[in-house]
Amino acid sequence: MARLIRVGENLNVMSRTLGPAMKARDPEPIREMARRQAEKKVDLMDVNIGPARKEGPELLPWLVETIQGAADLRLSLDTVNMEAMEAGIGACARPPLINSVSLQSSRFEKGIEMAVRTGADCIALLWSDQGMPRDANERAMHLVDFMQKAGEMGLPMERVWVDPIVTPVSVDTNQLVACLEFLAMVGEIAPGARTICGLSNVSNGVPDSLRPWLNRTFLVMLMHRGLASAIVDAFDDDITEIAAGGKANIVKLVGEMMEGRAPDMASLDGEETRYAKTVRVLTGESLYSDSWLDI
Ligand code: THG
Repeated sequence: MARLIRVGENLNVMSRTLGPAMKARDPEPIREMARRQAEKKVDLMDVNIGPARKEGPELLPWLVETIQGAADLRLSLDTVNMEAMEAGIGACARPPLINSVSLQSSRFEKGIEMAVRTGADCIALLWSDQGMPRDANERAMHLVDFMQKAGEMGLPMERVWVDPIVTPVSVDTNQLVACLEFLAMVGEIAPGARTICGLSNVSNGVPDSLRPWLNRTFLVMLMHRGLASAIVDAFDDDITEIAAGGKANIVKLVGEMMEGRAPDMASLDGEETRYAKTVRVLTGESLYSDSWLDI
């Protein structure tokens, strides 16, 4: 299977140690996290400061410079604060990803204009003034709309990374199925565009010890439908292995299940059994509960 580009998720303001370090402008914990992710061979790093309403325009360039002092990687600047985005891009040694630009009318033009002017790529989050898309077709309509408008403003499809929006398994598995179905349509709607998603969203709210099983299994499913890159936990070595094209037996098993062939559960080893059970939860075939691996 094709290799997946990994964007490390771990530099984020939600982190119990890094959030306070960002606030206090304490560079060492941030440098250390940048170095540790680079050691794990992520391809890019996401820099997530959340809304950062007041101090964003000063915080993000400081973070970018701090990170660049520790690791030489392309960055994905993750904020809805467009003033912070502008200042952050200005500090970047190489063109970053703008994470993200949605179809919400208040933000779309500012984001695309910034990408065109600065040479940054942009992540197209398929979210509109009407909120979350309901199914694969609504995502497809949003994408046509996005590419049409972005193209008119001078941003080619090759500079856009399409995000189908991954939602938590506990909310609605129909959304996960829609996300997979939509991914397979991107190549036709937007040839040359890349795809990306926030993988760990799928396990939000799930006990920490169980989250990796949902993340890993959904990643194999997304890659089966052609996903090109994902924002992932840099420290989950199984995710790294899957991204590099490993775990052939798991990839084959999950792929067959997605094509509608039920596995002979008795013939599976322990790891394969956990993946197979998790596929069933993610497709909605089994009901989600915190004990899905034990049943
Ligand atoms: N699409 C795009 N960007 C995104 C997302 C997306 N950025 C944010 C998010 N979703 C992807 N990044 C994360 C980062 C951390 C977690 C989930 C998604 C996470 N962290 C743990 C937690 O909150 O419990 C641990 C926090 C810590 O201590 O580091 O779950 O969908 N374009």
